[in-house]
Amino acid sequence: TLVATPRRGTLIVIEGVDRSGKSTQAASLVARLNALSGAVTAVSMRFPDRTTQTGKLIDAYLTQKDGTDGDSIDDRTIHLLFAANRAEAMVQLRKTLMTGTSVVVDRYAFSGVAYTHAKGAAGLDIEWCMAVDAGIIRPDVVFFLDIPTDVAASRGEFGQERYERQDFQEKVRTAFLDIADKAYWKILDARQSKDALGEEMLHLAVTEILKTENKPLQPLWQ
Ligand code: NYM
Ligand code: MG
Repeated sequence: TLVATPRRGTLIVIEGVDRSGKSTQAASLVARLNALSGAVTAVSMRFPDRTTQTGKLIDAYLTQKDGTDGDSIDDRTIHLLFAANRAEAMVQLRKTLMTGTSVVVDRYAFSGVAYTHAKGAAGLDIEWCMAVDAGIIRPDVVFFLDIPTDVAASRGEFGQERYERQDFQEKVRTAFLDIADKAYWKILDARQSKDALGEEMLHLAVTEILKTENKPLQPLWQ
């Protein structure tokens, strides 16, 4: 007898500058997807995952808020650590997707490229930044929560961590838009209300989940 192979889950990535609403929307999207009648299950994931060995090094680096860039961990090394923090999660991510569960990810390799490249230092060109993440699982869709950086900077808690300066965030936003791949990026207006944005994302996510059937997983940037 034939046993139906469950179709795989959909990999949904949420990207944006700091305080664009990613974490709130990621949690809301997972809840909304699981609340749908029908067979959708979704779980969340986030990068950096600060709980692992690489994540602890990354957390220490990020929470140095005095951090005049360049101290403690060198720029290429921290970039490689962020990439390692994703690479070590791929076995679990693939397994989850292949059992039919969709995964909503708060930041991915696009943050890796945008934040490192925004430093503007020699040796941090886009190609080098992308190369170290090439081959990880390509998202089916990326939701870019676009927001003017002055609006983001005025939101609560901004400024607590390294990188949270408006001039730097402006460079990050530009780098994101430079690497945005029209084939699978959706650029969304993150100034709208939480609920309106959540509804828009749910609608787009469901459309994407329905399209995922029988599509094999693809490697990113290869
Ligand atoms: N960040 C995040 C990077 O610089 N490179 C990466 O690869 C990733 C995934 O970490 N300011 C930066 C962006 C954020 C910071 O993320 C921590 P979050 O989602 O704000 O906790
Ligand atoms: Mg942040």
